[in-house]
Order: sequence, then structure tokens, then C-alpha cells
Amino acid sequence: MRKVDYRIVYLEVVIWHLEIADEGSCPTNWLMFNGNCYRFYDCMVEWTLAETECRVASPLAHLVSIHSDEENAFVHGMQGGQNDIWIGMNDRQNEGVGEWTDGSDNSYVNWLPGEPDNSCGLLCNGDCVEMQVDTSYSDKWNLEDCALEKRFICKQPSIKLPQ
Ligand SMILES: [Ca+2]
Ligand SMILES: [Ca+2]
Repeated sequence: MRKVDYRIVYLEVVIWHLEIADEGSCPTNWLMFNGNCYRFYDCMVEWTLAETECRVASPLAHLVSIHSDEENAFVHGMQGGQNDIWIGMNDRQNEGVGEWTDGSDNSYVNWLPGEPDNSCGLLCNGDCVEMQVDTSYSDKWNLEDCALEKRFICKQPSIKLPQ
């Protein structure tokens, strides 16, 4: 029978803890997911003010950017089913070119069927993106009028202490 070397078991536990520590930590009221921190704001504001609120909350924070189905599901789960939420995707700088306010890669998208439509009616042009929450297309994205007031989620990197 093979003997268990408890020194190795101990070492594996230590390494496991170090890997958790490597994820960093989040400020109070921010939730951790894959090395980033997220906060849901339960107040209704225009898209530009939502981004400003994130910038004020922390120098590293922006409206949330999303890069995978897993992250999209996590963000969707944060808002508690209350209403549609602003996310950081927009085409305010270059019409038709979506970019995140945090400058991150824009290759992942999760549009509603028919989106991005660059239109929210006769009087406005959609430049800002919301995540749908209250429809059968829950968690899909919709290009909308930036002046509408919605709840929002901010994101920032987790705080990592020097090793
Ligand atoms: Ca547009
Ligand atoms: Ca739309």
C-alpha cells in the first residue's frame, strides 16, 4: 500500500491558498469574479453619469466590460432581476464601432436578435448598450438611447498586494 506523504499534501494546500490569494481582494460592497471586482448600483441615471459614478467610485473603475458567457451570466445575476442595466459598451466615439469604456478587448458580444440596431426610434440614435433583464431575452444586449435612466454595474481589477 502506498503511503501518503503529508508533506506533499501540506505543500499542495499551501499552493492552493496562494492561488486564492493571487485573485486579490475587493473593497466592501464589491463582488469578486475571476480577479475583478463588481458593484451593482441601485439608482437610475443616464449612461454618461453611470460611467462618471464608476470613475468617482475608484480611479480604476469603469462601467462593466464583459468578455465571456460566464462573466455575462455573473453580471446578469448581480442586478437581482430589477430592470435593464447600463454596461460599458458604446459607439459614441466612432458610429458603428463598439468599444468598452475601460478600453478592453471588444471581441465578445451578446446582442439581442436584430441588434445592434443603431436606432431607438425616430428621435434618437442608440450609442449606449444595456443588458436586458426583464424580457424573454434576459441577459442579451441592446443598443439604446444614452439619455435613458437605468441602473448600472461598475467593474475594477481586484486589489493585489505585493508578493
Ligand atoms: Ca450608434
Ligand atoms: Ca436597440
